[in-house]
Amino acid sequence: MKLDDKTIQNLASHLEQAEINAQDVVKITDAHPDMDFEDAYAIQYAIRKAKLSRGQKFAGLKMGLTSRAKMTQMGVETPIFGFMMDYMARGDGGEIRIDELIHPKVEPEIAFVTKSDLRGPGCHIGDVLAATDFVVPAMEVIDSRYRDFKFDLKSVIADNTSSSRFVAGGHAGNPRELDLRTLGVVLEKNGEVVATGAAAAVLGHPANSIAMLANMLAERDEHIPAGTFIMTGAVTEAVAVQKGDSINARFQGLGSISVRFV
Ligand code: OOG
Ligand code: MG
Repeated sequence: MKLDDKTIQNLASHLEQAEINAQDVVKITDAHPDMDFEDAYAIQYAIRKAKLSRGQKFAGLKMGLTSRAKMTQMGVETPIFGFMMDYMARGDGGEIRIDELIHPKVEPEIAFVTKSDLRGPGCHIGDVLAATDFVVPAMEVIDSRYRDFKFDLKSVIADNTSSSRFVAGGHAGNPRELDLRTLGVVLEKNGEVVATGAAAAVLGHPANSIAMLANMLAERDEHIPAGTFIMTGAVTEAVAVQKGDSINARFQGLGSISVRFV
């Protein structure tokens, strides 16, 4: 750790205010160039604690930057994790208010729901498949609090990996029966195809993303509890949306999710 506790708290509140007020800020490493990854996650955990202390409920975990498309798009190289809270959830077919956000982008993801605890180190794809209750299509709305989505890895970790809204929908599938690598995903904006991919884009197999999360959490003496909803990371690059846009994400064999930005 390079930052003291007071600085961690101040940066957490700075980033959370940016989220709440939908006002962008410059990346925090500009003012704190020597902060490290431990500091970055400490800021993210301080944001989580602040939300919980206000009575908001934890809603799940996410992995980010797990696909080449996303790493290239954002200019970073390592997967990261973050969290979701209840107020971020929206229903399939529902509306998302654009004036609550800064510059939202949508990304189609495969989500897992666990039925038993998953612990690293050494967690692998077999452990994940055995511990998974079901997989379900998800759409994440990311909204970096950083100006023009310009950040480095430490800044985006502190900013809870750009989490802002998410939708689960379609129907649940059994990951032991699906071929999750070849599962095709089509993202449409206003009826036009804007991105396509196969779920193998996510670390070769989206279950690897869950295994990596369990192993990353183990370094903090944490684990993935049974019953956790986890988004594994975007299958395609993220697509910017504006007021009035209709988004539809189709997942091979698992139905689709649609939302409208109003
Ligand atoms: C960081 C979050 C990335 C994903 O699915 O790859 C992410 C960002 O791109 O703003 O959620
Ligand atoms: Mg994502």
